[in-house]
Amino acid sequence: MKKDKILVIGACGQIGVELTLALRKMYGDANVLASDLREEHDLLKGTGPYVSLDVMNKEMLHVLVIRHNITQIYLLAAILSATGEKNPLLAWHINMQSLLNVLDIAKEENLDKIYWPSSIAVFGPNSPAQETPQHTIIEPTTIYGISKFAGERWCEYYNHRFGVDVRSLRYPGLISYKSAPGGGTTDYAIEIFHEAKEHQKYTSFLSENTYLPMMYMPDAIRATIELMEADASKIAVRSAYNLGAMSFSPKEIGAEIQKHIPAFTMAYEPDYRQQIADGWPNSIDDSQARADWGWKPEFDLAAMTKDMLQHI
Ligand code: NAD
Ligand code: AKB
Repeated sequence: MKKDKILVIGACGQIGVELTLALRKMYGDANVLASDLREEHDLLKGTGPYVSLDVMNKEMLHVLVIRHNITQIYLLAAILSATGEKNPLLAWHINMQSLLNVLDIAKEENLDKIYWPSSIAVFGPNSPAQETPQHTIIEPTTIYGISKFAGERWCEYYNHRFGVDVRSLRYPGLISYKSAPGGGTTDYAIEIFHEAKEHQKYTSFLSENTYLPMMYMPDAIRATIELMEADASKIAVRSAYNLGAMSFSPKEIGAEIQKHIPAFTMAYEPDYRQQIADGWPNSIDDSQARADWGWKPEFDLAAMTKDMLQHI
């Protein structure tokens, strides 16, 4: 039987650090090769192999995959929504070419499985905002959302046309404390905890009643691993699954934090990210993920807030 050998690309990012550590626990430290453009993250140091890699260099990536007998790739390198709006052509180039490089190598080398995350950013102002369904109008207006939607189509294409076992989730905004977020619109829901602890006040760059779908990182890591461990016959969606856990506004998370830090106050100064958030869903219908491979979130707003404040 072939042994699993996993390559994580973008391992030093918000998701990559935690996912790499979780995969190392499951598959053995030596069998999970972490890679990134950046220097190795402190939390990864000493936990397993690390290489410096630019995913845009297809030849280097191909050589790495062959040399290390890689059987699975988790591709996490990307430019997120807020950063993407500052340089749309760069965001498109990186988000698309990284995925095409990985999908094509997966096809050529007959790799076992590929993971690539999509986002709630695929939806746009014409999608139903409440409990946004799996299949609905998808007309993203940010370059990040456009690249994620195109990426979903490429994933499905490589699966249907070439049999590549690629799997994907439309993550909501992810909240975590171990590794810093990388330039998203939902990052306010992380900043707020740091500011609450340090200064007992926070000025939100989204308006008080902007509801967005969110998820605590332990749920996101578990969802990713459960999707990847599921029998291929259960994965009916080969573009990307809707994935939900909670939905709240800046006002609501502020009120939840106040239960633990009574002196905490909030102000609101919406900036360019407000327009991005206004085009995204308020909440997500993830019934297909629940039905197909048994998805069930564990953390709600109260449990996530308590845990974040304990760990920050
Ligand atoms: P991040 O920005 O924190 O991490 C991305 C990592 O990729 C960084 O460490 C960066 O150095 C690396 N990287 C960038 N360009 C690279 C290149 N050319 N070669 C190699 N590495 C490169 O992002 P994240 O939040 O961890 O997101 C990971 C994935 O999950 C992305 O596809 C993102 O779109 C998706 N996603 C994230 C969220 C979230 O809330 N964090 C939500 C939805 C989807
Ligand atoms: C972002 O805000 O860009 C990400 C996402 C929801 O994809 N957190």
